[in-house]
Amino acid sequence: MLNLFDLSGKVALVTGATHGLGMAMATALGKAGATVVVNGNTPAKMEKALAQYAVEGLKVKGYLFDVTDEEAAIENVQRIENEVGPIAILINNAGMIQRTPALEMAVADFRKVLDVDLTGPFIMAKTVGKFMVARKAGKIINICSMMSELGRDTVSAYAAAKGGLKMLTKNLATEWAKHNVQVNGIGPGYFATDQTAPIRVDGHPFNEFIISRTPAGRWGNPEDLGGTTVFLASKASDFVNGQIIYVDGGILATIGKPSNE
Ligand code: GCO
Repeated sequence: MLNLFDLSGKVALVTGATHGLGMAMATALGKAGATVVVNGNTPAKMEKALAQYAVEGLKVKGYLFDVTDEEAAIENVQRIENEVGPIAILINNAGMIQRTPALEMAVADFRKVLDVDLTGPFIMAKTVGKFMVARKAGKIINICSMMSELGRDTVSAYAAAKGGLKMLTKNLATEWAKHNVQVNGIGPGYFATDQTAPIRVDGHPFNEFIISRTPAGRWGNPEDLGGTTVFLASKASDFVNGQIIYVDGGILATIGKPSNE
């Protein structure tokens, strides 16, 4: 049974995996046997990341390019296919957030978030998907969010993009299931990463709020995503199509409770 989860001999490309959740998911894939390729767009961060992966005992390869640049994506995906091998697993993880009230949000900033969080995954899925569909095998995992389902003050662009990414996942799953390419999503709840550092500081009302709003009673640790990542990247999920698995300590299962209970 455990062989179903074995990723030995598979090449996995994880975008934005120089830190945070991307790094945790790439590490999980590597520990399940995959040959990991990491995308980033900052040389210094990449150098640091490769050293960090080595500490984990993983020899990963880094490719620097911007996932919103279609030409760069096409060129680098082709290079990875030639230099490392056929990409069997793509995780669209690279993303950004901007926390600004909608009335103050510049349209240019709104477009930028949509570009990185939604158009980037489309470009990468299209570019890698071409190879996967031709080979009749592949796994694409789009990293969604609580904001694929819920709104929150200040994150209009991020929520619009992550809601869109959920539907892009279902649509690509629909188009490519017949080619044996499974497209699914993971929706992380609130995790302790750099992205949430500003709202996680002790005494910040949001920190208390998340802990009480999460039935599990804590922030997620990046390692909490490992099992679901390996599952959706492996043979174990060959008949799972267009699902978003929320790894959220129960946030979406509950309406919450009054703070004095
Ligand atoms: C916020 C958070 C979130 C998380 C995450 C939740 O400001 O509410 O940063 O958006 O990053 O995506 O699932």
